[in-house]
Amino acid sequence: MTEEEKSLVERAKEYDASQIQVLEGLEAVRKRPGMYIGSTSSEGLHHLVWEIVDNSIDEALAGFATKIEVVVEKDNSITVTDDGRGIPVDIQAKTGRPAVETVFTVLHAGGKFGGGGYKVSGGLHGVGSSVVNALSTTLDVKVFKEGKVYFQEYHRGAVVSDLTIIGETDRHGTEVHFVPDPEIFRETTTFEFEKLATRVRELAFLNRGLHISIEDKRKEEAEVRAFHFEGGIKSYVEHLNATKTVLFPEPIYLEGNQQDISVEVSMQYTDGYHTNLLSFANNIHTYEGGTHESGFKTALTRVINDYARKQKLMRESDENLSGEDVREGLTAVISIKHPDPQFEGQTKTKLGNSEVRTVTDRLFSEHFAKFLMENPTVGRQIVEKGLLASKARLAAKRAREVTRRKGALEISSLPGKLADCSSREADKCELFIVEGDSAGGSAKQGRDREFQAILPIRGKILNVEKASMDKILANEEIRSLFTAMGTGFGADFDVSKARYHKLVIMTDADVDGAHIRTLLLTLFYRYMRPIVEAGYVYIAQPPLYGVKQGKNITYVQPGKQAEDELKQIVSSLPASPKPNVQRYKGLGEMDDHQLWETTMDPENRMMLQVSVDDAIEADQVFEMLMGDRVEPRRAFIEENAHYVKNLDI
Ligand code: TTJ
Repeated sequence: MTEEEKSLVERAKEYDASQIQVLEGLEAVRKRPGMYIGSTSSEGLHHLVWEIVDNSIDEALAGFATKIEVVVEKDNSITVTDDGRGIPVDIQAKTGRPAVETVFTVLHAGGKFGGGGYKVSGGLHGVGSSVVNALSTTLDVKVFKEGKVYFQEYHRGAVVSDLTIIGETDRHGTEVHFVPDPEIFRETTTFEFEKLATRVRELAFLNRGLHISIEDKRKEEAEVRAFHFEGGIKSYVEHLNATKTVLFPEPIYLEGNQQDISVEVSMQYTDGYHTNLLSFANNIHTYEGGTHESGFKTALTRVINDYARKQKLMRESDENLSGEDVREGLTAVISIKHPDPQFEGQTKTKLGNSEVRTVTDRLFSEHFAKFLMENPTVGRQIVEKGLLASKARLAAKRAREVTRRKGALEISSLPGKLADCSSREADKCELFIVEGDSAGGSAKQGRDREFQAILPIRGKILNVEKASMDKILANEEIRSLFTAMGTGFGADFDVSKARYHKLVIMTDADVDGAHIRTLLLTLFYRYMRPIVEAGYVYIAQPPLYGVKQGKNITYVQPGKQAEDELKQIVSSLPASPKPNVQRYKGLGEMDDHQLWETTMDPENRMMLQVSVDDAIEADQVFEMLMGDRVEPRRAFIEENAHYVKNLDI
């Protein structure tokens, strides 16, 4: 019997049966929402937005939508609009219902009407629009299609009214509005604009040419951010490298298609030592990597080694450059789209499809080999960078072995210059890093030896921003610092082993002192980051002036009001004997007693605590302060120094 031959009664029965199934299906979603959206916390709430937006992205990837708008309405509900073909509204033979109704009421019905192409909505989170519907007090959809506006509304997943034509239009597309159900999202139903905006921008990078915007209507004055990157992931790489010095001006970009898999890679080298490799599959950030990433890595290493040997940029006796060597200073974004991606791993963010490895390797290596042939200067630079990294890696390995043999970073052999304290209670202990031997001497004399240790350092330490691992490990001043701290180095770093919970930088109040301070901060940030994050790092504040009258001295701390304070002190003193004002330029101008009284005594001193609020921002801070580029540095210094916050201790 065909559909047409079925009696009306039979059809009605089937329909009732299917409706019962629908309600049972969506009831299951409401009973165990975590099963479908991961959690009912803020994470799960934001998930609803991406579940809907992904459908519009699919329509854009299919080539029909060019513009997507996401709006956070005044009441914390969400509206998503696109200018695609509109969800089909025709009656399906199988259900006897409009297709759009099925999309929102039947579990896993999303993406059925597409036919071919990649569906990001079927990826990692693709549980379907019906799940969003089930978890919303109200969801309404408008379809703009063939001159008409179609409308339907649902409450907690149940149909409120049949699909109706409510007007005429010359638009085409889909608009979905939903109100998350507070009975489900008990923790919060408040959307975070920054969180939404970050992902929206990422989607714009990942889908070249797409116009996507996000608007917050909750504020007095609505905030709109619109994103559109003609360069796609190439723009992404440019964005990631914005504050860095790059080896060649334009990121390499390639795009290819094979076996229904689309592959895009963009990459650019910086003159730094860090690798920044981001990979995506169907717009999902694959934090755990996978076959696309490994295909790219293998190809990169092989192509560079082949090129270096063919161009005789390496000696025949040289070992091949390792993967790590060729990735030093690399910023790369890999984005693949696959009709049936398999996600594996602990957090389901590792791409498993094995054919992707071969396809990525082939497409990337062909393009990259050609690039190297056409850009021999860049090719030579890349190989030289790899060779340096390789040398540094081998030297660091040797240095580590020597260190391990000698036990040089063990507490058993503390550096000779260190004047240690007697207490072993790390949370009470302080290590003062003091510029110059003479100030070091005063500090040793003046300190409270119970809990204060002194490590004098001489002149300017190495700039770790510009040095490789082996150079850093070979530097005497740096080694003694790590040894004194007791935390180990690099991969072995362990903040819980810190022998002091206050690490105080004490330098002169002049330009050289400021430079040494920045060098030390860079070192701590790059190689002892956990102690910065733990709030262990401080900057001592020696006084700027001393006003002496007879045997009494009053000190003026550095700061904006220092000059005013000085005038006030002088005018408040009796005229004779004549007060004598001294400006301290260096720590060496104070004797041990003065140094203790003004700068080291916990009762009187002022110290600045160094905080790293935002690791990424701080990375750029150091890059700017320490990198080669003068312009961003000047601009930055002029604008702020807020990574250091004032604290009375
Ligand atoms: C599928 O193939 C036939 C023509 O319409 C295609 C389609 O479904 N397009 C589509 C769906 N565009 N936009 C959507 C969509 C948009 C939102 C905001 C929410 C949902 C669930 C789908």
